[in-house]
Amino acid sequence: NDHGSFCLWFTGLSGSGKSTLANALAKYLFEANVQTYVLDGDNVRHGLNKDLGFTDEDRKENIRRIGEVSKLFVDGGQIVVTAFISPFREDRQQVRDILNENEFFEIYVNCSLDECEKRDPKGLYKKARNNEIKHFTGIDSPYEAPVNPELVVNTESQSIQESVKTIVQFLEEKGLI
Ligand code: GGZ
Repeated sequence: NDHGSFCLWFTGLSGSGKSTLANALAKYLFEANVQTYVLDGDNVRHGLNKDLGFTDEDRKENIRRIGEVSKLFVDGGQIVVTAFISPFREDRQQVRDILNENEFFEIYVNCSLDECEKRDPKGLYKKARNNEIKHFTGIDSPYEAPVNPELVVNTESQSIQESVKTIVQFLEEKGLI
């Protein structure tokens, strides 16, 4: 366990594979004796942030709190992997600013809206198209793709395992693990 602490910040559309990828990466690293902690909607939006919805303001507050929690983890010596849409550049920059330069790595989980909508694992895109859900990212709420992310993985053309490999290689090259 001879490595530093940092935050891998995944950003991408709903259905792009952020949570799946974060959990697959955590499993891979665990088997290599590298401890990580995954923050995603399942453990944050149902607890700490259950008072928040999906308006611009609520998403902003969602990301602010997750950024602060990530900082606590990093200060506690952990590797934290976050999997939130985090659609606004400004909000991701705010998280970058509260962590040190070598502690925040933005990873763009790139998958086209078309493909995400085809996958539609929870039927949410369909509901958004039918106006049953408002403010859905990519439909009637914006997604601002990263301009200068530390890494891009393409989950449309690559399997989850290939994306895990890409990230592990990046971490090794940076001397992070
Ligand atoms: C986007 C929504 C919405 C709306 C519910 N817009 O694919 P999922 O289901 O499992 O992941 C999505 C999750 C997004 O929460 P985040 O905390 O990552 O969003 S943000 O960073 O923008 O605050 C989706 C579900 O919640 N979901 N309603 N309107 N995604």
